[in-house]
Amino acid sequence: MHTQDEKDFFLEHGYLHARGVLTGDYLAFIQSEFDRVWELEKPRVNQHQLLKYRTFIDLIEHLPILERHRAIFGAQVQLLQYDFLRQGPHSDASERYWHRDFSFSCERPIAINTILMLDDMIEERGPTRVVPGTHRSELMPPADQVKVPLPGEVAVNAAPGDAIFINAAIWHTGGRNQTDGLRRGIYLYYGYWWLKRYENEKDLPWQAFESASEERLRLLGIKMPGRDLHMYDPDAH
Ligand SMILES: O=C(O)CCC(=O)C(=O)O
Repeated sequence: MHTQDEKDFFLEHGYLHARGVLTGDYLAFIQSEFDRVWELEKPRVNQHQLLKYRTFIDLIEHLPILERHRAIFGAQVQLLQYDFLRQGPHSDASERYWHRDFSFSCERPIAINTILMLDDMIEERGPTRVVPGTHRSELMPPADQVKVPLPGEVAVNAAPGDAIFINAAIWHTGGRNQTDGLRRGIYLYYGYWWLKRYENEKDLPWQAFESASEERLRLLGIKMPGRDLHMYDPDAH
């Protein structure tokens, strides 16, 4: 969170719409790299594919994303998961599928997702929706209402290059793409360094470690931030 206002909004509501995280030529480049890597790696594109490519290795350290995670996790920030989100034109995806990504709610965020949008999230493209405040509740989305509109839901009409930061415990859903174009996003999921990544597979692509800075090794969960995890300063960066 770049400013105290952003941080206060995020902590209270459980999400933040950050504008212009990618702009201009860099946005156009990431859009075209998305399409190129999708064609090479589809249909499942996660950290085991993305971290082979320089473009997507660099993106995990893009400052408008990383600094907002550092504002919450300090030097303890780690990449937990990394995915492409992609729907073709006139998709048959559900209009709502309420869920939380991490079922552990508490006063402090433990894990935060960045949904980096590459297309215009107008109503017809099925914008991400959240129910503000649900990140603080123990309750899960009601099982009989997972596919219907919920009271208090907010649609985040992000422009290409905007990012939505969500506390991973917030109730949220993607929507159905009813346009003639694609619905593309990149899901960059970060959390505390002492969390495990959410998978059995231990090894990440070797390309991600080549000439890696200390910062990147920390992000990839290899190098411990500081001397050890006892008595660390949670605000150290
Ligand atoms: O596509 C979206 O807008 C959200 C995706 C999502 O909720 C998820 O991958 O957990």
